[in-house]
Amino acid sequence: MAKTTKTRESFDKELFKRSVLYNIKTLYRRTLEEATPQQIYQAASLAIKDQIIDQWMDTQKAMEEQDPKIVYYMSMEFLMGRAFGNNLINLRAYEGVGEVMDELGVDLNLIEDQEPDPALGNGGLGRLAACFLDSLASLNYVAYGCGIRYKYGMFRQEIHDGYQVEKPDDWLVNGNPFELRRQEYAKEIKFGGYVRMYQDENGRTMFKQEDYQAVRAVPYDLPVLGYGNGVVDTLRIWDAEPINNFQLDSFDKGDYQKAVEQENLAKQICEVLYPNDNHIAGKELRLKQQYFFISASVQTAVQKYLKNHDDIKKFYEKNVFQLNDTHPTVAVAELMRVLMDDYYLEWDEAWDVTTKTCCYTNHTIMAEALEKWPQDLFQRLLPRIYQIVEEINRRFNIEIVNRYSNDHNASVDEKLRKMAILYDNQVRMAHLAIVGSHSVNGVAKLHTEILEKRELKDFYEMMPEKFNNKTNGITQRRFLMHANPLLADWCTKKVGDGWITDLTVLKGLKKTAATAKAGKEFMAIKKKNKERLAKYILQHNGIQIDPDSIYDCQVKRLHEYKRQLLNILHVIYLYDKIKSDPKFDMPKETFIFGAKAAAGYRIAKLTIKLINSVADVVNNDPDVNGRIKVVFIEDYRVSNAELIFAAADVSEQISTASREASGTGNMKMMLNGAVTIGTMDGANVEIVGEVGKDNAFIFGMSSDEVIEHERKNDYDPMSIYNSDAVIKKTVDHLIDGTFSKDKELFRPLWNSLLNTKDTSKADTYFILKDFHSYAEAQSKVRKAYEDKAGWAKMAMLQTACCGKFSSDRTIEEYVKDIWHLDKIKI
Ligand code: 26Q
Repeated sequence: MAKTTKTRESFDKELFKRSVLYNIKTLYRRTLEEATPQQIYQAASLAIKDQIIDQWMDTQKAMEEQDPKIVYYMSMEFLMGRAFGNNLINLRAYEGVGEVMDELGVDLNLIEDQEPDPALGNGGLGRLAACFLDSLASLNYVAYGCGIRYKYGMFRQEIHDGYQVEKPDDWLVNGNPFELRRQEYAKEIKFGGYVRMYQDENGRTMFKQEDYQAVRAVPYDLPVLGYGNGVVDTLRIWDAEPINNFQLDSFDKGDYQKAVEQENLAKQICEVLYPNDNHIAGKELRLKQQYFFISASVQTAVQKYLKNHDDIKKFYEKNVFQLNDTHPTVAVAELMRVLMDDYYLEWDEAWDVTTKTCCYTNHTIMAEALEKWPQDLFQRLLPRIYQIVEEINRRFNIEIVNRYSNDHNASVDEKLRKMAILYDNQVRMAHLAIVGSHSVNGVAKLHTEILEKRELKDFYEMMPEKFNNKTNGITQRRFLMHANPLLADWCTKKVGDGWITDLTVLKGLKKTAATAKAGKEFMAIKKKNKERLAKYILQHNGIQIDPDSIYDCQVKRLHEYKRQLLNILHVIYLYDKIKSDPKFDMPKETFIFGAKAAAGYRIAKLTIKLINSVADVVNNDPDVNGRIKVVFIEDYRVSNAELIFAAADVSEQISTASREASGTGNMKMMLNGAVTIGTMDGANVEIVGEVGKDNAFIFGMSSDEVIEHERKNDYDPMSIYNSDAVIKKTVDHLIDGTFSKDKELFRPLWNSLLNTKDTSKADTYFILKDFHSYAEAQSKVRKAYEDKAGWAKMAMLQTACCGKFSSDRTIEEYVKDIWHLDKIKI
């Protein structure tokens, strides 16, 4: 079989082997035979890092010589996943290292498994940032990811008695062999106090923050390798340290008190990632985290630029800040502050630079995810930044008045109420981001349309030139090459290895897909991956699943809008069918779930319990006779996601239409040959566009229909329940003791569908409305699966048609339309 080129000619196996053995000796005073797998992992990582450092330095040098424009991707989250295997792939040393490990009698998979999953993100938004960095480096662009070095990332999920239990993710216990601490770039970050205004010696009006608390931001750099091109970009994550090693015998009581406070502040800031996805926790500490990493990153970017440029007014010609959602939006005001207070620009000059530098990506229309801060909290914590936001708001309001006061179709007061940045004693971060940026983008075609027509309509009308769409993408280097080596090699055999850097090359598979032989090969690979996942599930969940069953997978954060409840209700419905008709004929099917729920999200956590309770009953009922199985995979994360994507037959993308901005799991499944069952939501719309509607199972209301029901407020789930015996029976199993001795246990879920006290709060995600159309789509899936050749063809077509969904394409669109970066040559 033609092998995907994973080995670079220049990779020196002997040197690598010697380096590993040497590292084991000097680090641990051990021989290979005595070393633990963890020690071998550390030693091998440092040997790899040696090679990376050379390329990293070359990239820096090329940067200084060629002076390209740089993108700073500002994000509270980077869900990188494990670095070891990925670095080997991008160095094209994976196979070489595998061979060395073989020679040493060490299992490479076991070594990879020693690395904790760096989980500095919740889900889609953080993983998108990681895919973007991979593509940026692979496409020869210079990029800095700017983020926070959380001590504890996303919690580890354990399931006890069917319930989610959160355990701290102490990912740094064994140190991180790939990181570099750069204390020479430490920055001071100021919180609180007050702003003193004074005239300087040149008669300029100056503003100085006084009586503040400060912490020291210390950067740690992680290398981000391009694929096979020698480019190494940087993910710079900031840690907080106390500013002064204060003296305990200080005589000045005030100083002592302050020193203790500052030390506590430093300890808190980077302690933990907020585990909320698509939901705001309006906590003061969160705002501190935001300003902390933004101030450090903005100061660094400006200083770096001024090292070899002298006109700060042209900063935007060489730098662009991409704000990953509203979380880093204080960057707008912080850049204004630095330009005016540190470099003496006038307001208009600073505003010109700022708006030409900043760009904003919106990732959600969910109302509960729109970021707002109480004005008084914001002002107390960031007094100088608040002054600047006030002035931005004042000037923007004047613009609104000028624009609309002679417009008979618009009311100025209404425009001010809807668009102001400061309103109702709140700071509206999305409005600040839009006003302070020259580009505002959504993450899928449908999502951007909804932003323009509804969510951000007023802004779109006033400044249409800012709005644009950038449909998300994923990196094939991690999600095919690393996740699914068998399929990667098969693709290379059929169409060559060009797909690694140009995913559209896979369209060459369309011809192949027509042959029965290819179908058999493809399904044989799928089977191997299904066996690999079955083994993982047996080891980690103690459940035996059948690799010949359909693997139907829904893996993503648990959220009501993603409708895991619809999925499990359908399983309950199937279970009923089997119970009432013992001869009910269906192909064996395994329903696989993986999801973390935000720690305080009651309904989401109860849904996990329900899935596990249904699994207990269904998996152990002899009447079911193995026809359906339900599995909840504990601690869903990037590393086990790779196993799941490779093994999936059916990809569940069933959000209420209009709610999922894009989704990216849908693309990862498609790349690995899973067929989508889904709504016309987010990027699903574009997936269907690429693969054709005959090769997807689409159901449910359209986003227009959903939005129309919401506008009219005319949806009545209770009338469906009362008039539809099947739905009634299915839903009532939540409260009739079928899945819990305590009949009241799942009552809150029943209520979420049929809230009798407040009918406007019943089934807000239209589960009952879409139920039958979903069940019908599921029945079509089972039917299609029974036609083996037909299914194989459909599955292959998914892989063949996913070229558009590479993050390489997304990044090239950002570059062409927004960033205008230069490629560097190494
Ligand atoms: C905000 C404030 C306080 C605490 C937490 C948060 C917070 C954290 C994470 C708010 C939102 C998020 C994450 C949002 C997210 O992941 N959105 C997803 O972004 C993906 C990439 O664009 C899309 O594919 C998904 O559709 C979208 O849901």
